[in-house]
Amino acid sequence: MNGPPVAVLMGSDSDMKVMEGALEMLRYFDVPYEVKILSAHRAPEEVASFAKTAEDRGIKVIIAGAGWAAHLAGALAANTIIPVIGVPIDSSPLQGLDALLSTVQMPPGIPVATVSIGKGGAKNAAILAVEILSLEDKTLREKLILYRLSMKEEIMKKNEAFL
Ligand code: RP5
Repeated sequence: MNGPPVAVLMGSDSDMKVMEGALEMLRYFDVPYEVKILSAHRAPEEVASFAKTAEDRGIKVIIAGAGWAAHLAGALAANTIIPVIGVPIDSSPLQGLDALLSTVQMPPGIPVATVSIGKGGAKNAAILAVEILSLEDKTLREKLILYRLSMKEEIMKKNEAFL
């Protein structure tokens, strides 16, 4: 089936303010996505079923954000061979350090590509997803090159203020 190539999952609707960083970037690159609230501990069967059917529905990359002892990305990765990118969310008293370790420290054999904590990480998760898709999409590759160029131009422009 030809659904959107990227799925953005999060453990709670309270994660949306962080995960919006990923959605904004996917929209910037014109990459269609689907969004779902699914929790590894509150809805474990639904998480497994989502991951098991993702490939058949055309999903090529999953982005998963969760806070506290975050298991969502790992639980998804355990049930699919498509790449899973984990975003540790700073929603706990440990400000995301717990989620970072839970997400990045996957035991050998089932990787989760883990980005930095919070909204910046969510933004990078989307860029990494676009980079994965760009391996088979020349238009996306061009957009990524232009995006990097625009960042460079922006930073160089800031120097003009000191002239
Ligand atoms: C995690 O617990 C979620 O990913 C969220 O970051 C955190 C708090 O969830 P809520 O209690 O706000 O639903 O599972």
